[in-house]
Amino acid sequence: MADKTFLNWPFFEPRHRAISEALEGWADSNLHAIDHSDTDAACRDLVAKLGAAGFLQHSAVDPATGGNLDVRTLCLIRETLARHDGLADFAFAMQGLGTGAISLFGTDAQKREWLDQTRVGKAISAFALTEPQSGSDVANSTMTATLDGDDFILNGEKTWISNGGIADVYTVFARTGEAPGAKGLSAFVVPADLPGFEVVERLETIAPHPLATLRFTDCRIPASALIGARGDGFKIAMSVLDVFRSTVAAAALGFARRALDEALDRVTQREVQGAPLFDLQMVQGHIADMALDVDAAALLVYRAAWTKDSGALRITREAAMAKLFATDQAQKVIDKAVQLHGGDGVKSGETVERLYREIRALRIYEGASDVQRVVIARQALGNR
Ligand code: COS
Repeated sequence: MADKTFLNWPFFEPRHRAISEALEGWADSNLHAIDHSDTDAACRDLVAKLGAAGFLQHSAVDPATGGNLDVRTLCLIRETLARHDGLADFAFAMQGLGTGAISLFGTDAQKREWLDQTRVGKAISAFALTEPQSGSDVANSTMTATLDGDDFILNGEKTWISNGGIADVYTVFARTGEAPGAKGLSAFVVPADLPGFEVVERLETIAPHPLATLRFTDCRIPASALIGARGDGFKIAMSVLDVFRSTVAAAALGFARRALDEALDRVTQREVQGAPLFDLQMVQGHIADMALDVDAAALLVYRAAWTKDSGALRITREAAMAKLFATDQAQKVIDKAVQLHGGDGVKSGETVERLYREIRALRIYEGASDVQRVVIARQALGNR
């Protein structure tokens, strides 16, 4: 059973402990029954179940009452789901990322049209930012949205889009041309049944989840699909990523906690020369390093979430530090857990083998580790 003492840290309120406990019970009773053989079907099933159980309410703001996203809740939910099942974490996370721009910058009408559905699992959402020629370099995105009367016409490609192929609604970033670079992009809410929209390729990865390349050919959308102001697309994308990078860090923390737990089981149950592996001081050293990395990552994750929930306009530095440290250290923690499992650690179907595959992408998506270093360095310079 993973350590829960962190719930008593001062970042959390009683409502956070209540959600964490409720989700833990729900995950114990529901996640073992998810059939992972068909990833699309599993994701749809997970979104429906998380919606029915009420947990997706936390993935977006409530159109009826407004308010803010509670980033500590997002983080606790992702951490808990990731500890149980990476695909369940993915299904929850994408409902939030896919609608994050609407939650933070959408009109009341956009919120009512989409969030009422995504918050109960009746619609699936996706965040379409990356392009074939611009992953890290968002300012050089080339997809266009050209004004034509009261409509915009979308043309271009997006790739590595999570939930691509199963989403009902996409947040799409495209060049509207107010200025070159970062100041010439805008954000749009785009339904998947739009004429001219197609999924051109499904992408397979080492930890399967729905991923696709999308093409937009003369897709006509009304001007009411614009999220926020024209030309603000880059800032909108970065503001959404500030929140959701913190939650990627939380997912990595969940994977690392599970790996530490699995390693503790292994070294206390497995004997070498008549005594548990844990009796070897070298093994204790590995366990100590893993526990230290988990707590240090947790502090950075909860610091970022708490800072945003406390009213900070931007958590660029905090989110980048949390994501960089939590994902990189989780990779190390999981690698140690694999090592402590010996041959079983690389056997297909073992929990640590699955974690080893699942953690890798978190160091790349939503801003690769080196992008986070760039962000942290600029923030350090700017704060002098
Ligand atoms: N929140 C709000 N505004 C932000 C912001 C943030 N987190 N980050 C930058 N901005 C603003 C800046 O303040 C600047 O506006 P002003 O000129 O008015 O001050 C504008 O946006 C441009 O910022 P900057 O000059 O830093 O842009 P760059 O092109 O240099 O940004 C990085 C470079 C690498 C930081 C950025 O492109 C990035 O984060 N890339 C990774 C993208 C990513 O995560 N991709 C994965 C897609 S989702 S899987």
